[in-house]
Amino acid sequence: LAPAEWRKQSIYFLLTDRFGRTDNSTTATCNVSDRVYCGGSWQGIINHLDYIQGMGFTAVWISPVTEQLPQDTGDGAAYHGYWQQRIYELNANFGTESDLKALATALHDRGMYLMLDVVANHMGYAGAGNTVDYSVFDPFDSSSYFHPYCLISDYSNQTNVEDCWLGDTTVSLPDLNTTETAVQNIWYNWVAGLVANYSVDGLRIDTVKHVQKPFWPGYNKAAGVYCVGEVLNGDPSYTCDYQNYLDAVLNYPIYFQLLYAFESSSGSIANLYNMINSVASVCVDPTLLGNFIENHDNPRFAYYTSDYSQAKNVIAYIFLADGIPIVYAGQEQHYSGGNDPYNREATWLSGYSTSAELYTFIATTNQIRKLAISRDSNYLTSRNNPFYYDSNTLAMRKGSSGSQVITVLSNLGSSGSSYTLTLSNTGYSSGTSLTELHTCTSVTVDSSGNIAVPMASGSPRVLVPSSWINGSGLCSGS
Ligand code: ABC
Ligand code: CA
Repeated sequence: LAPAEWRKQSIYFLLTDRFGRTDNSTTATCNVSDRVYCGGSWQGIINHLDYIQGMGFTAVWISPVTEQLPQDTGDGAAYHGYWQQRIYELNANFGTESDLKALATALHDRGMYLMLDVVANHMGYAGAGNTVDYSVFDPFDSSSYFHPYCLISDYSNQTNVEDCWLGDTTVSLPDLNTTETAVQNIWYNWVAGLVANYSVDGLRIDTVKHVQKPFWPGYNKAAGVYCVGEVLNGDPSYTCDYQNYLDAVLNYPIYFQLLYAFESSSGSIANLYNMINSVASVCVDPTLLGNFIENHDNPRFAYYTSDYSQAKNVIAYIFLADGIPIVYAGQEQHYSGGNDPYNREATWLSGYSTSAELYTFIATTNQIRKLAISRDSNYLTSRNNPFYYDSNTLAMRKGSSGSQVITVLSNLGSSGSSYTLTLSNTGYSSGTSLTELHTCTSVTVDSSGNIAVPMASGSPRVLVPSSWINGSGLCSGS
């Protein structure tokens, strides 16, 4: 699937080992601190696609599928999939080739898409870097395919970041020499084959900043589908540059400022406001970036704050700003695990509750986004405009002039008071009727072009033209 088609999708990200089991158990133990396989599988994902689709997601990004180092190491087992050894074989813990193909088919039958997580930077080895037996790798079975061993020691030195190895002395991540034509040809052929064989619609690419930039255009082209790269850095000038080499990157610059702005009522909205403008001016196309507030590498949002209103505000942001929304499995259940491995709780232990507060909030927010997409053909490519902020509030509007979605966010939390926020520069002409979709109240644009938005309990507000309600399924507009 091409980048332009991915713009309208919303993505549910899961670790295959932690989402669903073939036996449908909701009680099977999964002690995250053990860092071992918990029994999730590709068939288990198929079993729970209603749960994912019930929130309105149209795509599923699953963790890497290749065969991993088999040991249980001092750093745990390779249940996450980032320690590959044999790239032409599948990880049998998750099922068979036919199971993975069945997942792609099951998704496609629902009009949904499959995104695979792939790693080109490294392999994985149970042992220190100077003890690696290269013959365990297929096909990279000799040291000549790799950079000489050195652990990354200086993240401010790009050569060190690209040529030295991730991992530690317990599990090494032998670093492929991605400047070698032999390595490039293997990866380009491999990724083309993977996409074709498993009917893959998009890729999430791991450790992009650890690979020389010129490697990526050929890889993206060989894949032939939308590629979103992981560049774990909060500086937009560093991270956005990779969009000159790949279709997109994960929106880490926004991630950090969104977290800092909404984790407490004293967070800086100004810094988020400035970052929205920086990313918009520095990235080639902010509408193709992957927006998120949680993943398997960082503490969950609820680890920082247990407040539901703050959680809803960050969700509203990732769905209604520029970019493609990504929710990490368990976020909808308000899971609160901290750093790796505690942020990798099994989703099945929630019982897959579809009445959970954030589950239904995500479903509604996805519905709002789909409404805007259907009513405004320029919605997805238009640029989000943050037009107002104060110390606790951010207002932004996105879409064609005259039919923009206005999103008002607050970091006050559930104990926030009720008040009326007067917004000017809304882009709407006087007399227009707008409907706030969470309260189903309507407001009329006054003679100066202002609107009075009823705020309460730190909840986000989303306003659209009242003329959109009929047939929307929102606010009794069946
Ligand atoms: C394992 C254990 C852990 C243990 C660790 C030592 O070993 O599970 O408990 O603590 C995989 C597994 C992990 C595993 C690692 C290492 O491999 O999932 O469980 O940890 O063996 C990707 C994936 C990630 C994956 C890998 C490796 C890469 O999403 O799941 O991990 O295939 C770096 C990489 C990034 C990587 C991330 C985990 O580490 O760049 O690709 N993620 C700074 C650096 C970043 C760095 C980050 C975290 O620290 O700049 O490059 O990410 O170490 C901002 C700055 C940022 C800064 C942050 C902290 O602050 O702008 O630059 O990031 O303000
Ligand atoms: Ca590298």
